[in-house]
Amino acid sequence: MVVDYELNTSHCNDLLDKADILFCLDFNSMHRTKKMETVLLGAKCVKVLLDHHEQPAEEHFDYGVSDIAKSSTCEMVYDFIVGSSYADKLNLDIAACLYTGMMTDTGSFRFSITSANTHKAVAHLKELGLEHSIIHENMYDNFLENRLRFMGNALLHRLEVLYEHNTALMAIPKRDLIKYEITTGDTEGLVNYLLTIEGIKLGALLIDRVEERKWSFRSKNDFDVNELARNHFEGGGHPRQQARHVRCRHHVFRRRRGKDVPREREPHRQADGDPDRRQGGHGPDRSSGHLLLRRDQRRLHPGGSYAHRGGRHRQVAQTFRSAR
Ligand SMILES: [Mn+2]
Repeated sequence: MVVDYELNTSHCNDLLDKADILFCLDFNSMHRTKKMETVLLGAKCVKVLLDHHEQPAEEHFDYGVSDIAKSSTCEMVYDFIVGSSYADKLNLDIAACLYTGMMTDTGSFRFSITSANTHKAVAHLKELGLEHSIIHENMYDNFLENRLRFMGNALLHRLEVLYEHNTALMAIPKRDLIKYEITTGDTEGLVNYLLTIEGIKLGALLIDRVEERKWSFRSKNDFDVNELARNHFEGGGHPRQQARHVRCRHHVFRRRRGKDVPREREPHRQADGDPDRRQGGHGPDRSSGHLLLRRDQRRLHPGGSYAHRGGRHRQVAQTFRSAR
């Protein structure tokens, strides 16, 4: 069961109050939870961390495993269950959730961090009856038409390639999110397109959301986006996967707005610089909690056309508008 803290705050506080054990997954410091930070820090229950990001705030947790060599937190949850005396409790539902997290965090098992242990875990889940192709279909062949059109527009009009710096930039203005009725999950994967350009080693995506401007970085080879993010932004990401999501407080960038949000322009076609053909790992960072929420949203709008789409999208668009 997924309960959204922002939508059901008092219910969530109630659940936290009654909890004996709290597992904190795929984040390692309470401030990452924003509005939940205070209540989590104050919670009386036993707090257990399972996470694979750098620099855990160990003082926030009673027990934990923090391992940056792990490809996904779901793999760590799998290890935890199997390592406990409850391996027999693994069922198909759990297997599907764990597989989803492992598959998405490893870029469908292509990143170098994917290990033999990852594949052994998947083999075990297959033995339990996991139907992996259905999960891939639900993940990647299940979007609304608008998302594809939004991406097309972004690639045509919001992309800027700086070949001399082996860098591709994309800045999505708020008006695009409104026009195409884009919700948070719809922009997943967009940053990966930037690294598919020959010679590009750093991809940076800036999205102008209501509550913040979110930067996502991806890099190939030896460029350390963690260092970039740590030195210049306030972020958290996956070290070995070279993926970094950075959240910036709005005021930090307001003064640079004119530069951050480029006007519509034709894409650059001229290629110069130093093309580097080496390929490396990059890819989406999706937490399984996020996925569950998205599936839930999808159920609210079962494949309808624009005219039939539910109120939530309009509500989202409304929020964007009133925040301007
Ligand atoms: Mn992760």
